[in-house]
Amino acid sequence: SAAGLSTPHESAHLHVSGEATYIDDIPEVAGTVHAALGTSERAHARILSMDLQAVRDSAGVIAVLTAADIPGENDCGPIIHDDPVLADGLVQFIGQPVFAVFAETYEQARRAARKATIDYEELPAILTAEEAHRQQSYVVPPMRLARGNAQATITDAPHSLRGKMDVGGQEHFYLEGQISYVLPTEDNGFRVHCSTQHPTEMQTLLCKLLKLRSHQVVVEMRRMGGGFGGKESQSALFCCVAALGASKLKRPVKLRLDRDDDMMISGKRHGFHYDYAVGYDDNGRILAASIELISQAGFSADLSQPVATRAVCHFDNAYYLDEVDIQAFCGKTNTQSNTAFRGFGGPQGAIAIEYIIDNIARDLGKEPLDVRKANFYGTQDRNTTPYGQVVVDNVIHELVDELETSSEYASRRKACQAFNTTSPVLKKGLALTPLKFGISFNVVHFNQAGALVHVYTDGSVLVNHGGTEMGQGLNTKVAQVVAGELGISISNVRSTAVDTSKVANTSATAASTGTDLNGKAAEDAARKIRTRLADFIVSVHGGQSDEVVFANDCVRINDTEIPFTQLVLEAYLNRVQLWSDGFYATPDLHWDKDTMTGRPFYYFAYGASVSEVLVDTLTGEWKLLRADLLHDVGNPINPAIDIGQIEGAFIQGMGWLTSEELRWNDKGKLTTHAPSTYKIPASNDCPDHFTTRLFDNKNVEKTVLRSKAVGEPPLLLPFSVFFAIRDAIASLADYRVNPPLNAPATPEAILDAIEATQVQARENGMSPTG
Ligand code: MTE
Ligand code: LUZ
Ligand code: MOS
Repeated sequence: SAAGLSTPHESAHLHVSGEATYIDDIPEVAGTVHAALGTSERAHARILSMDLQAVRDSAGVIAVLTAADIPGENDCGPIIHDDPVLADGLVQFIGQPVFAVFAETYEQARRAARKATIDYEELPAILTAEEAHRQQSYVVPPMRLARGNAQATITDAPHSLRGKMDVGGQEHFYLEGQISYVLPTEDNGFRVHCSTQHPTEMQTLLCKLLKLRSHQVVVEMRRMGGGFGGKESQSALFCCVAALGASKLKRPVKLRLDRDDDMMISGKRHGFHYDYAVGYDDNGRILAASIELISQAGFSADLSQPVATRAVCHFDNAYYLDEVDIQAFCGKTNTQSNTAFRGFGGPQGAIAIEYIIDNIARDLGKEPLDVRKANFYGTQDRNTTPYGQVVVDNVIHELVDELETSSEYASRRKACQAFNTTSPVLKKGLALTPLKFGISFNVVHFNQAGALVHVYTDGSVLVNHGGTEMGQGLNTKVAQVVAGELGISISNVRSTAVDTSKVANTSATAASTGTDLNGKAAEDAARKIRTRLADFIVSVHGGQSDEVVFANDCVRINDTEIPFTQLVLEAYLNRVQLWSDGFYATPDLHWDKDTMTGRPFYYFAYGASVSEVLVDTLTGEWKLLRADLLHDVGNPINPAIDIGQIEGAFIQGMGWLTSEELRWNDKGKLTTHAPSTYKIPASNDCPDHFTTRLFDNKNVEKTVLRSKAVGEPPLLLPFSVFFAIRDAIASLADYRVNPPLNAPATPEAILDAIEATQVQARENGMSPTG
């Protein structure tokens, strides 16, 4: 059947030829106005006065709007209402939009936006998560998940360690920046084109802003040039500003950010600071762990609360932690409001336990992989997560065993150590890291989806669902599911843009649930049509409805076989409904946010990777020599697309942990706001030896075709790159010192860690190499 095949992405031919239509490619309607944003130049200040006359007088300007021009609510926050569209009297970060300019051309709007004179009264600014924590300045109340008496157990344990670590944030760097194009339609209606992962949220917020009702607004979204979480909530501000202009001017308005403005205004992955303590036995098995996870939330809540919740629920990663005390704090800082980013706090939670386990291994002089294995989730008394969910689908033992063998881990470990004894400057490092990632939104009611499937009388099929295409292949997979259900080939099925007037009340395409949710909803719709067709063919040719076979573009009952196209036309002539809606809600989920317990995830995805690096200990430069990935996608709907997701996530996560560094100056200005100063991985950062395999495993839960979500989990695979670098550094002190390496492991951070490792080695009476 069509499902299970590696069919090309439905838009691949358009992507490569440049024909795929993104928002800025939609032909502009005559009279289109271009918007630009005027932004704050202070991290925290009261606005004493604003002189916008020069902006108004600038060539081509049609209007300048501020918070005072907003008829409804001046808010675009997804959960908590602390996120002004345009700052009203108070600015909270450098780059915060304060006013909007509307002009005849894009250039005129941008030029005018720079001409404002704003008088500020500066207020004290908080620029780091740690400082926010010190001042107990949070965007949402702290959270805590505790089991047992971790503090006492750590104190009494045979061994214990305490420490700190920092992991930086990450810019989304979607290729298509934030953009919205809003057109007024008759009778106070609006048609909205917005590059967003969440069309319904755009519709809802725009209605609040303009005091409209949802049925007045249609949001359409064909595809994004990447979202990665950055367009889950944060497309809203730009959509709201364009809509405000369109409503005031009664003209179509487009707001397209340039790269620097996008990076200055929009939030990023949350950077985290960790403070931990762990107690363990002689085998390195953890008896208890306690940790404070302190995130840099930025100036507003945005999605920081569910991000922190996911971090808390991924501190365990693939390990059974008997006693824990996990606290999370969302530090309110005068910086961009950080948001969803592939993994949604999961990577930030899991990397902390990996760091701790790495430390335990070196403290005991053990092979890190052995310590990892000693702590894996097991059976019966070692399979309940700290939040109370029983892990019933654990495959981490088999998966890691398979990868250990296929990557020749043991012999390469020896080879690296041998190389390091003879190479004084260049050092090799090797690491294997596992992952377990929970699938479902950790907010239960988001786990629902709808679809609309049309079968036309010529046998062609049009699929509409609430999930947005951002390059991940969602539309391809959903079309495959529908084609499979109807027994037709994929060329008969076409996906349309998400449209809030076709499927209502959609969830964000996020939490990797796109295919799980929308695939099931579309399957439900297609199944209803199939049932009607089966009943129809039986009514004409006899037999039992449940014995009708849909395969190879034909429908068969007993000895009668009719081409799908012909049957469809006959059914139409007999007044059979050939289109249907479909719906799906993930079963069995529950969550108590006060105790932080329940079953937040329908199932878990697993994976592991082995990375080998070569580090130059004089310059801090390094190279990834080889990476072997093994990942669990259940029964794949499209293996090629899944492998693309795994490789893409691996390289994207490697960038986060190594080269992508966000720096704010002492005034709170982001100084890394362009590709010239912010370094994402390039194609030549892919290792020469790069293998990705899918782990043979069916989902134990009844997901669509027993597949598993793939979008975010592999973002954790490049942990092995980070720990391989750390392993290379540790070789300078005979693998007995824990290099204090923070992420991103830039050459500067690597040199700092090398120096600290050598100092520590000397203090321990060793004579370090390098
Ligand atoms: N892949 C591409 N090419 N572009 C993207 O923007 N976003 C990721 C992931 N893979 C993304 C991507 C994120 S953050 C999520 S949550 C999932 O895709 C969302 O899509 P899915 O649920 O359909 O997997
Ligand atoms: N929870 C989650 C969420 O696990 N992933 C998400 O992307 C998300 N988005 C909004 C709210 N909760
Ligand atoms: Mo993905 S961070 O859930 O959009």
